[in-house]
Amino acid sequence: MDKNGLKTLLLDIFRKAPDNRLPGEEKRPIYDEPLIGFASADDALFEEYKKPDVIGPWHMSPEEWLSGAKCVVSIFYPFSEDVRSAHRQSRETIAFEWLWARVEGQALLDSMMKQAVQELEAMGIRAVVPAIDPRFKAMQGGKGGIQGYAEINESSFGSTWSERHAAYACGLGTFGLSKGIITEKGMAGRFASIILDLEIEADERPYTDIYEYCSKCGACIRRCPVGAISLEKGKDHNICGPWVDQSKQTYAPRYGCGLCQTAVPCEYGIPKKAK
Ligand code: B12
Ligand code: SF4
Ligand code: SF4
Repeated sequence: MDKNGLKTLLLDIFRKAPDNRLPGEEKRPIYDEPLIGFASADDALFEEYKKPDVIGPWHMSPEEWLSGAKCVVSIFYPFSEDVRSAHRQSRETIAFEWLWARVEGQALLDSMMKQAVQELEAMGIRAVVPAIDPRFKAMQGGKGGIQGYAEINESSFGSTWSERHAAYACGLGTFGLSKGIITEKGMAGRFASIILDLEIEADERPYTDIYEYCSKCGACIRRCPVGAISLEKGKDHNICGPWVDQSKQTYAPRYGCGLCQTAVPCEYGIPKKAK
């Protein structure tokens, strides 16, 4: 299978997914068509991600996820206009459509990734999806599933596989001040990724700086209800994290915030000034 074959397989799964819809009579999708990018499994960036000031030594390399790994595929699923327009109206309360996209939208990504692995394995291609692998762990403020590293303290955030760092490596986009990844289709959406033992040519990274696509316009600072973002320090996970967590008290079984990802110039694309 080549790059186009893999893209077709992922797009077919997406186009046929019956759960790509918000609840209700009307047909309203959660996601629009995805962007797909490729990196080589031995890209030097994956070693750099192990440095404490980038992610940390707990971040696993593609080879650690899958022995004989050859390529990493990152997929950005942009939220539909139905999800975005509802959320754009949100100020301190979060639109139902966004909460649905956060929780049921993630379940949909997991099931599409599971299907992709099954189809690839049926063709003799080995594949791992870190997000649904038991080795996937995340921590917030030093607490959670990652343990046993001397570097961990109360400001440690991260996971054993960061979707945004994979997307950066695959050429899909750069970080913004609010720390989301800005892609050609904007920031409002979710990422998934697959590691494969299939040799596929890496995509070019059309940037050199990690914040290249961010115009530093400051609109996300004004959208954040808890002052977690500043021009000087970017986004403070220690302020954002507890706010996102406490949203469960209001919206259980759902949760979320992401106000910094809509009604901002990078919601839909790469802001003009940065181009
Ligand atoms: C833990 C987590 C959180 C925590 C902590 C956030 C964090 N960034 O770590 C909390 C609870 C705060 C959080 C909040 C949210 N999250 Co969250 N979260 C995650 C999770 C599970 C892991 C993140 C992780 O590993 N971080 C690692 C640390 C190190 O990242 P970092 O500090 O931002 O990295 C900086 C350094 O690496 C630095 N750096 C220094 N040197 C270098 C050198 C190089 C080469 C590079 C590349 C970088 C670099 O640059 C980075 C940016 O400043 C991911 C899913 C996943 N598996 O990736 C989702 C994820 C990041 N979350 C996501 C979302 C959407 C949200 C929310 C909007 C919640 C919601 N849906 O309502 C908010 C808003 C976050 C925001 N403003 O970006 C999306 C982001 C989508 C996007 N467009 O970017 C992800 C990718 C989930 C997904 N599957 O799509 N999240
Ligand atoms: S709103 Fe402006 S400052 Fe914030 S991430 Fe987007 S482009 Fe950057
Ligand atoms: S997710 Fe909400 S709390 Fe966190 S930085 Fe964005 S707007 Fe602020």
